[in-house]
Amino acid sequence: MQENIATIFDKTRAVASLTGDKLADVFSKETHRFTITGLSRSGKSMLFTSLITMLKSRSEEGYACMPLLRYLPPSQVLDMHIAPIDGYQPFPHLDNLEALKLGEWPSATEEAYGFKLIVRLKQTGPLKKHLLPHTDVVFEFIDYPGEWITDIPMLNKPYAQWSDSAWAQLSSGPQQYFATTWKQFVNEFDFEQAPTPERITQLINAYRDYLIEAKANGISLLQPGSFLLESSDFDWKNFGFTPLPSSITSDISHPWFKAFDKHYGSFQKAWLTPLKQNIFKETDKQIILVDLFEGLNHSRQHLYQLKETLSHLADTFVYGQSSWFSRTVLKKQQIGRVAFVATKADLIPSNQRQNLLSLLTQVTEGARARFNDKPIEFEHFLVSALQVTDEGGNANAIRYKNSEGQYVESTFEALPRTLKEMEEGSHFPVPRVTVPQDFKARILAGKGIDRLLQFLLGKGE
Ligand SMILES: Nc1nc2c(ncn2[C@@H]2O[C@H](COP(=O)(O)OP(=O)(O)OP(=O)(O)O)[C@@H](O)[C@H]2O)c(=O)[nH]1
Ligand SMILES: [Mg+2]
Repeated sequence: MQENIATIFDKTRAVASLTGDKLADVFSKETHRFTITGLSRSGKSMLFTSLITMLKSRSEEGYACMPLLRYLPPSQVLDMHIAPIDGYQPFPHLDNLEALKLGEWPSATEEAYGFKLIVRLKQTGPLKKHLLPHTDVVFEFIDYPGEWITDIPMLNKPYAQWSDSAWAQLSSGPQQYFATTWKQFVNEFDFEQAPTPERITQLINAYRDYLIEAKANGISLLQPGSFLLESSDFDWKNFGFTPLPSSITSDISHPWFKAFDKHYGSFQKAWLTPLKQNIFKETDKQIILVDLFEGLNHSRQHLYQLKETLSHLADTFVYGQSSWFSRTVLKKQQIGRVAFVATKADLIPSNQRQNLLSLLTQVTEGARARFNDKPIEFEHFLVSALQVTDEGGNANAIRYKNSEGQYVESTFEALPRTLKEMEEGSHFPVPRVTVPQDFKARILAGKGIDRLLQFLLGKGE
């Protein structure tokens, strides 16, 4: 009680010197910033699209979706609107809905988008009501191409170290089968000749061909991911680099080492540093999206690799940095929250959900180990941003429209509960689903997003 009085007193003093908007800031704004960590195709943009659609419909149409989101009861919501975040392109929510209307998925993201959801709540507490009629709850989200995130760990490595690890990495695991042409190209390449722009371009193109092919075959550990994007703000055509054999990276006087070391330096400075500051900034709420189906579709090794990638990505997590902690956590007495989310959960029958959850828990092990000793709360979730499939004729089946537009039924074998349980050489084909006409109703009926949001807002059970 004492604390409350002290806080009120502080605020009253602060208000005495403020007016207008600033007054509203002191009393009535609660900002939640979310960081979404997700590889390319993991379902970020679709999740945002559904989230906006659900929250809008909840407030504008009074639709009772998201029953578990007790934090924002529709009876208390006065208004909800979306606003851009300064310095970011607005999220193309309407374009995405247009695509869905045409039976297509939103297109892959190629630049950063930011948006705020501002929810205006009626004030219920007697004291607050007297001072101000409403509270704004602001949610900030940033969407970006998944290819960007894989590069953040490169910030902490000098060129030679990155090159050696990338070289070792592409020579192992399932990716080695796609790296043969690249390695052969390097073997035949004459590094005695000077690194002219033309010769650098040849090397970059050959390496990029490897990245593109490996990506198309479900490989997640690909660096630099940003070289995969044709239109990139980093000019990889002129300032690109590739990994080089250790015979070259071990000789710091080698002209090719010097050239790539320099390009790598400008990649870190001009591209990665601002990227980390603008897109992957500090936050106390993180959603880590994981698509397990790509791995299940390919092989057990792909899932192991996904696990490794997520654990590398933990470098982008900024839990417990002193400034952030003293500012946000200690002051507000809050703890950070991390939600690990397996997306596209509608691609399996509901009797397999438990197995999918167990697989997700194993795949996040390495990432979680990073905050073992920190005051972080985490939970695992299964989410469908758009529940495309329906229950089938029996518990092991689902129905959906396939790419030819026919309504078909698929029966599933049990999913492995652990990576070890997945047999060598086996794979689980993923149904090729299309977007149905009634997509909006399906978004609104979506499962899991309410529980996810409730947890992140810190009001979970
Ligand atoms: N069945 C099903 N498929 C989904 C769902 N969400 C996404 N997908 C599929 O996954 C693909 C990728 O989803 P996006 O949301 O575009 O993924 P992203 O993380 O934004 O990808 P990038 O923009 O490339 O980084 C979509 O094109 C769909 O095919 C879902 O809830 N259910
Ligand atoms: Mg996207």
